[in-house]
Amino acid sequence: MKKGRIIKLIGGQYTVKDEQGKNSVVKPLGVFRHQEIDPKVGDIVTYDDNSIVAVDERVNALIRPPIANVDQAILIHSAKSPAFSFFLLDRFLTLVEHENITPVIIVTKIDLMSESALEELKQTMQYYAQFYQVYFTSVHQAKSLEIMKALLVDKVSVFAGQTGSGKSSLLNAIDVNLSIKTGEISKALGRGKHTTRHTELLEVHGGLVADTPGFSKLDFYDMEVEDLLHCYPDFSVLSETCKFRMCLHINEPGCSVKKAVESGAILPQRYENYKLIHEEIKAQKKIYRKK
Ligand SMILES: Nc1nc2c(ncn2[C@@H]2O[C@H](COP(=O)(O)OP(=O)(O)OP(=O)(O)O)[C@@H](O)[C@H]2O)c(=O)[nH]1
Ligand SMILES: [Mg+2]
Ligand SMILES: [Zn+2]
Repeated sequence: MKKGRIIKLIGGQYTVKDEQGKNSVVKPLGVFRHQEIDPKVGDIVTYDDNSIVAVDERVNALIRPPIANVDQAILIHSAKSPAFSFFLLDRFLTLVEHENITPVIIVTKIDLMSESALEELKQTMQYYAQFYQVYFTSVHQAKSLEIMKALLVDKVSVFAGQTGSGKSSLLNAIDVNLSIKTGEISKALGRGKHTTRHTELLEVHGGLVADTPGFSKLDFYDMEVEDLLHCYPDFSVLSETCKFRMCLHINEPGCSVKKAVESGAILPQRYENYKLIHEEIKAQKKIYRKK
């Protein structure tokens, strides 16, 4: 019996990597189906020459992309084409926080942005840097790629971000042996589809990385409004002094978060995004209940 990690799943065939780095292609035991055990990419498993015989307990498990035991989500946002969006950033952060996975914010393609626009973006991103790791990069900037490399060592990372944001290009720049297919941004956006589609953990600079169309739907169907209480670290530090213990910071009196928005201690646009996401979750629940 051996122990290893599932790194790829295609057509019911699982590729498992052992601690020495040797890959084997195996299938799960037939009884798994009755036991409702469904091995995922990222799972640590016990296996013999033919079969996966046991799956270790998971630390976490994403549904989209279907990956288990993720250490961090690397959120790739392009400075330009597609344009940087704080709304998209806050959506990604909310989803990743909800999964209890550490987010890392990467602003890429900074070579496409004017110096003044980049300076302004960096200013605003300082707000996020109080709570998250934030890095600026471009495939043409070797120094920033070194920082990206250091992030990956010994970790299981999921690269996420909208189509065309430059996820695959960054990975190719970090490791020239990868040669992942990348897309023409205009075409990708026109189709509304990701160039990268299947789920696989790639070995990149001493770590494992899923370059994924992940979180592509970016919806909040798995969430209740109360879940938002744990998704905003900048609000959480203040919410202890809100009048109501379960304050959602919308219309409640004596809300410390709203006070902080007024004073500028909380980024007003982030609070606006929070309210939109709150509304969206509420509306989605109504549709659900009607059914
Ligand atoms: N100028 C510039 N262009 C970049 C950079 N990174 C990526 N691009 C371009 O952006 C386009 C899209 O890049 P991809 O790496 O395919 O984007 P992706 O996030 O993997 O997209 P999907 O797989 O569809 O989700 C390609 O044409 C890249 O050449 C960068 O740092 N600077
Ligand atoms: Mg890609
Ligand atoms: Zn409040």
